[in-house]
Amino acid sequence: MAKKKTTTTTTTDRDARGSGGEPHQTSALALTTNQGVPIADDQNSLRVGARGPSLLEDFHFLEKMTHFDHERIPERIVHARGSAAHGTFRPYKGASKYSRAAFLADPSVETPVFTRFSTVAGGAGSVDLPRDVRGFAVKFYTQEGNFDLVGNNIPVFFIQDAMKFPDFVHSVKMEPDRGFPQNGSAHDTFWDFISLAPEALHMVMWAMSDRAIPRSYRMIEGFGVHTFKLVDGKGRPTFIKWHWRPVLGTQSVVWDEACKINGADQDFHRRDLWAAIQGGAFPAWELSIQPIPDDMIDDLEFDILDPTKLIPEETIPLVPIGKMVLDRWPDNFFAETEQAAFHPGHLVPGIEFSDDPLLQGRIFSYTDTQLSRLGGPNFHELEINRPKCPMHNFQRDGIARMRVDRGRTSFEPNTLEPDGPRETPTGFATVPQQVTGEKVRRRSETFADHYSQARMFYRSMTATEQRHIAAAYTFELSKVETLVIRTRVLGHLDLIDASLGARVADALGMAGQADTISPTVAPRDLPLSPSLSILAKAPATLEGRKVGVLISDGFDAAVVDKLRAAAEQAGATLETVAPKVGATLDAKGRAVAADHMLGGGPSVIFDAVAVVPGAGSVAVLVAAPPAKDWVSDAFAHCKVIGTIAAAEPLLAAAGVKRDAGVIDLAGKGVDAFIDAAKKGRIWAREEAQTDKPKGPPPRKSR
Ligand code: HDE
Repeated sequence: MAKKKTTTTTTTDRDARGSGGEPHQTSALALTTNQGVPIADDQNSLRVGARGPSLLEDFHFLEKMTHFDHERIPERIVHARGSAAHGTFRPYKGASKYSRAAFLADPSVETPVFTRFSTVAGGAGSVDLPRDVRGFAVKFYTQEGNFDLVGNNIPVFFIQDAMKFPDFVHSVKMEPDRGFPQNGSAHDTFWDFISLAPEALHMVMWAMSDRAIPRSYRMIEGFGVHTFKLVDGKGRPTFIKWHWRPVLGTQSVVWDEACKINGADQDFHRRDLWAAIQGGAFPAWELSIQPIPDDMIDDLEFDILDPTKLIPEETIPLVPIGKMVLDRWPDNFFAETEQAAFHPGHLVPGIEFSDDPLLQGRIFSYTDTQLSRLGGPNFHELEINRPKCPMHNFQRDGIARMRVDRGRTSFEPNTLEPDGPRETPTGFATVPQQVTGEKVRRRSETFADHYSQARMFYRSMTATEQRHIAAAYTFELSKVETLVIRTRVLGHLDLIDASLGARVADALGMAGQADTISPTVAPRDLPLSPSLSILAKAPATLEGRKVGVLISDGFDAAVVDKLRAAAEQAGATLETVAPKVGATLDAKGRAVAADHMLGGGPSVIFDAVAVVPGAGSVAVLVAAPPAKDWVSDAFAHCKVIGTIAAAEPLLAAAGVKRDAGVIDLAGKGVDAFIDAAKKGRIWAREEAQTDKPKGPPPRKSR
């Protein structure tokens, strides 16, 4: 073989190349094996001659590859896909009225938190916007130990007894014989289970609502779901429900948009949270409780231990007790977000469980699952899980023990180490509670009404939200192949609300085919709860939202500058989209870089859009399908659209019809555009495009 010229690597040569042209970088920081041995060559395995077989004695290669082979740990069986951030919680004055928990005592004391948001059904690599419940888990590192509030963005749950959780989860996850769908509930097994377990119907109604396709993790509410018990300094208990409210307001996308976002950016929510935190727009939530007065417990419509029921805010108003701000993205996704172990049983003095049979089952499950996910009983020693207050006990050893326990005693009581860890009389102690009864496997009769709150929820929605719910049922059931499952679900819908049942049956082309279902307890008409509607209480704001502007050669930069200033003034960000990302010429011939190329920045990733092409180049956009989709999607998704005269041919090609949400940006138009965009979507467009509901008229849209 011809002898080749070789380049040698030296320590002073930071970017030298090897004989095959491979890079050999050096720095002041030595790259070592896990045993700390400095490595001279991390590019080549050890072999017999440059072209010969590899040698088993290459301990550096063996160690590196073995570690790599074991990088992944089992993903969470539910809530596998998620994103998290660090932040702080600060209580309001008076937060300690109901609980002696130290982190609620002093408004000047900030408690560090780590908060993870997640979808439920999909795997760790699935998309961010399936129709699904979102997890909302917060770890408070308090001075008295870690308190985990492990909730969801929906205030009720699918089942009433922990015994049914594996069945429920198996039904919603991908079907085992085919491995799909990878996320989402639009398939036979989910609806088969749901249709046979009417306790799920209330939560399914929420899952079919816009709550299940949120605009951003920054814009979801959070709920503890179960009733918990707070205990004050005098040992007096109060039953409560937990609520998180996003400062930016609760907002969702529309279904067609969600589907397209999943294609355009499957990390949409993860990227959004990351960008907000890196950009200094720290998301915040207010924590509230609903304290249930003892003398009201028996008068409420439902059993407070039933996790499929909520207590309307109109019945028991929210009491705000503090605020959480997320201001730091984790340094390492695996070490922090992936290894975080939340647990509803991580409680601190002043917070206790109720006897909700779903909550009671969770207390077992969350530790158990970490044993296989994180490898053993020492997962509390991982940095993300470690309490930030002192921690001492006599638990010892086990796989991956990191702490070196010193001394002779690993038990108490003892005389050998009188200053070792001992009980604290004021520490966590369960408030005494009288419990008597037969040992039985029996569901309480007070849990038996599965329809009334589903009806209340549906009827408390605006007409727009009702339309979305009906469309979601129709879509999901259209994917169910087994006819008897469809007709059974239609039967349940008839019981919840006859107009909803008729609307879905009609949209499926199955009018008159609903099963007749005999409920254990007949549904009642409860007072409506307008606070359940997202749209009815949506704030008029663009804060934290995104405006997209479509430009092309010859565009008027002054209009874009004005739009950007107005959007930023309103707390939003503005991004431009152009046929070529590197350079678009403005009207003065200056080259401007865009934020996205047309095919990579569809209008679905923006909350409001403006179409500001150059007059001489609009024809290029008219001829480009992605440009037409950009505009027609924005119109179909009911977004406010700012336009200029030069945009007319594109608007016409995209089928845009003039309405209150199509705003001319000339003159004072930019302000009018921002004002309209703050109010949200133009739902009248959608109303004009869809069927009219049957039965009693729904509540008015705002
Ligand atoms: Fe969970 N749940 N769950 N869950 N859950 C898990 O724990 C479980 C329930 C929730 O970001 C698992 O560490 C049972 C209700 C969130 O890491 C597992 C039951 C609510 C997260 C588990 C429930 C939740 C989980 C999987 C019925 C809202 C993600 C991995 C008895 C109040 C936390 C893990 C994170 C995760 C069990 C029902 C919320 C298997 C048995 C109700 C937000 O332990």
